[in-house]
Amino acid sequence: MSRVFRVPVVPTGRSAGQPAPVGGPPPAPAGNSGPGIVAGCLSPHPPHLIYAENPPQNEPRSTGGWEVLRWAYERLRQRIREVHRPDVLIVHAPHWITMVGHHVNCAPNPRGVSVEPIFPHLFRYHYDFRTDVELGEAIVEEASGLGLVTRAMRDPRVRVDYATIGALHLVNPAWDIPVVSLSANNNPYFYSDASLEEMEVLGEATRRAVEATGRRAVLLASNSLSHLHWHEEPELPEDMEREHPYNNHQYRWDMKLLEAIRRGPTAPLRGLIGEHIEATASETKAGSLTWLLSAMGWPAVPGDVLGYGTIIGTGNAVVEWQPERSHRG
Ligand code: 2X7
Ligand code: FE2
Repeated sequence: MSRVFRVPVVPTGRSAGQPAPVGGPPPAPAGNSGPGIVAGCLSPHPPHLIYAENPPQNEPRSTGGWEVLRWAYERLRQRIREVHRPDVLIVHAPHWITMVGHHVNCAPNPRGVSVEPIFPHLFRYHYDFRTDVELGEAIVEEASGLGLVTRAMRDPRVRVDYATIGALHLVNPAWDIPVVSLSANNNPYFYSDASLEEMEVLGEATRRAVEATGRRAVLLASNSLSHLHWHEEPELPEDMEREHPYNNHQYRWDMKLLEAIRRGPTAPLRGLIGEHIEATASETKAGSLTWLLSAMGWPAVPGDVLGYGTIIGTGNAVVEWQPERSHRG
């Protein structure tokens, strides 16, 4: 990744020449009721999923579609409500693009209409939610301390992007859990030698902030997997006869990544995520998944793949990791 827009990463107590702080120490065990990062979820946001659900907040109406992915989200919602019971959802989303550094939404009550620019006929969503400002500010402070260019975004007029809204709605349509949302620094899309190193540091900063504020947090990486999609849409967008992987190459690579996730531990994913990005133009290039796994300390656990499906040809999986499992043995 280019260093044009960032200061050198100098973690607390280390000099610039020393290795980055990522990967360790492992996160404190969350236990069943204590604070910490209690789960991390790959939670893709294609607007089709919300369109298919017909929630009252979204203007367009559908006849359904993409059920297998939506059922996966249904199970994830149940776990979040009944098992994880977080104080806060922290989401990193690829369509809140910031050209300089990482921004954290610290507006206390974002309200407005989020519109998907390519699929406005599917997604015009009225949102109104609460931000955990104290935690947002703590992330800004920790990330800045680790050398990342980071800003608190406090302007309530800034429209919240559909990748943030999409993931948050799909895991918690009641919107009764406070939120912290993080932008995607756009560097990886401009520089072909993109590295995900900076996202590892942002993950570390997120974990430190969660621990410093004593929150019980669920993290959401709002990313699709393989990311080539059709240029033409069926007349009925939810016509499932037309839905299938973009090609077998994209599909096989998604399966390769998901098989490694299911096998666990997460450490081998560090390299594999990069290979998958090269092979499939994966949306994980925006760094959300690397941020998530780094925040959890690359736990030695398998991920639970709750479902996989394609959306207009792109690959999408709902996956949950419970980092505390690595401490249970
Ligand atoms: O943002 C998206 C996406 N990630 C995948 C598919 C279709 C639309 O939007
Ligand atoms: Fe996307």
